Amino acid sequence: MPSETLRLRIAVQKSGRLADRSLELISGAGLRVMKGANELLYRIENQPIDLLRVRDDDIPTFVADGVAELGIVGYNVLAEHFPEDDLEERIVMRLGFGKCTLKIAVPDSVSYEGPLSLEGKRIATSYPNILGKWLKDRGVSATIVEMRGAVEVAPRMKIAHAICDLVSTGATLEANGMKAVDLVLASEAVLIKAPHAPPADLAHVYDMLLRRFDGVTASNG
Ligand code: PRT
Ligand code: ZN
Repeated sequence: MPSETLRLRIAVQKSGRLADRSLELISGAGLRVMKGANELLYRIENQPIDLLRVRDDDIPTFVADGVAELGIVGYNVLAEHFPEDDLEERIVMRLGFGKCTLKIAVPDSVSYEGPLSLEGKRIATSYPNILGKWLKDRGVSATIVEMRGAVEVAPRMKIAHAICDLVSTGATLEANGMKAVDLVLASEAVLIKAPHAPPADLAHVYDMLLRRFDGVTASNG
């Protein structure tokens, strides 16, 4: 049997809001994806590349650890994992899809005069690190209530006074009787890279890939 040749790995979201657009970018770059029996790993037929298909929350760590050389993930997820001054060096390029904003929202009936209105309050979020830093930078002391999902129901359940959650159309906030009152973070999908250079034998594949991703992203406007 021939020995397994070296292959690059790109970590992508297995299913969810970024999954289809990530695959579109990959096929737009001329890579032919073979959806094989292995759900975790899709092979690229015409290049020595594999797609590692995982939960988006695992992508920053897998790429930081070099399990994958590249990854496609929301800037919000990256920023929750690593300190702010450590983000830019991990990002290869912004990809122009998956745009959303992390916002503070309060029930419609509540007045909001700025971050200090949150002093002493309870705020539910899935982004405790980003929110903690945002509050600290503004000198606000509040209790962060960490929730994995369904953050928008927290005020109604009397779990929290306010929430900090991702918003795209705003329909979810509206349906839950809430309004967005402050911006915490603007996000979109980003291409991230491992801290170490790719194996020398794959450097040309890696460089080709980045050039093509750049081309596809630029032509998408
Ligand atoms: O299973 P896995 O862990 O991989 O996925 P996930 O459930 O954690 O994430 P997923 O697939 O929901 O989102 C992946 C990424 O898409 C996020 O990390 C963001 O970078 C990006 N994204 C873009 C969004 C949204 N738009 C968005 N609207 N992620 C979540 N939402 C939520 C929002 O919080 C709200 O609850 O979608 C709901 C609808 O939003 P509205 O404002 O349009 O009503
Ligand atoms: Zn997730």
